[in-house]
Amino acid sequence: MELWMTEFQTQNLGLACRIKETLFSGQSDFQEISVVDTVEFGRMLVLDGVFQTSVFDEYIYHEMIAHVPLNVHPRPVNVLVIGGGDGGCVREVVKNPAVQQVDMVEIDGVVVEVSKKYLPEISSAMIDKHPKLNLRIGDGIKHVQETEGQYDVIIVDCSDPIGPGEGLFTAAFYRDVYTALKPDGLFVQQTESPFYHQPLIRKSYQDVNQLFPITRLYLANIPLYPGGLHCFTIGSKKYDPLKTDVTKPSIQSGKYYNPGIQRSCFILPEFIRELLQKD
Ligand code: SPM
Repeated sequence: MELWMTEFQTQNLGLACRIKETLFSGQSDFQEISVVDTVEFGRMLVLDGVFQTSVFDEYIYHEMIAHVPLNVHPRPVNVLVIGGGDGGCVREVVKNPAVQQVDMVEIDGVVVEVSKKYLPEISSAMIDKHPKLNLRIGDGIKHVQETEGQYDVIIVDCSDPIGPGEGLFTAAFYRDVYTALKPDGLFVQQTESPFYHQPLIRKSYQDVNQLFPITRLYLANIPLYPGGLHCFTIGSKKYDPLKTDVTKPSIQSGKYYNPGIQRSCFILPEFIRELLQKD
């Protein structure tokens, strides 16, 4: 019998994947967690029914959420990652030669353990206990509330704005992120699909724009996520992503990311530009 798993990306649209095997299925204190082996995407992490990351295309999301902001900042020495329990984001962050310490605060320890066991390619920095990585199981919202002027770059690698991810899309959270950054710091957050999450994108862009002198949105093509095009929003106190020197030798290419993409990912289609400009 064929087994399929469908993520309902909206009430009227789903992405269905044929499953070879369910490797893990369980409930943590925060959410329902599964790891399934799929025909098209390989092994995949699913939280509360939402496809989070797959071995097939994870490099796109993780390279883009890590390297774009790290290369906007000229000296990203101290970095905080909120969420990112699968470990893909910190795997990329530790590659940046300027980075000395990455604090990662993930609320769900079960996601970390399950990812280490079933997704070793993604979670390698956590498995290897990379010397730059300081991993804490805890509440990222509380962590930024208690932190002042400490980080060059903060990366919010969160799930959807429901369940444990909900508080990470609020103006109050962005205020605490602002305070936790150094005077020239910047932050990035994944902000979902420009086709199916327009109110969320506009609200988070406006909230960030109220606080940070520079707000920019950039894009990446990610087959696993709704519509295949995904948004990331940057709030920056000093450095403008549109002025990054993409010829500097520290910018290294990945499997998706390269210096040209560092520049071109900020070029937005007209409907997204209009969405961000609306009152
Ligand atoms: N480290 C990878 C975590 C990925 N987090 C972002 C996932 C966004 C998926 N959004 C899908 C929206 C459909 N409801």
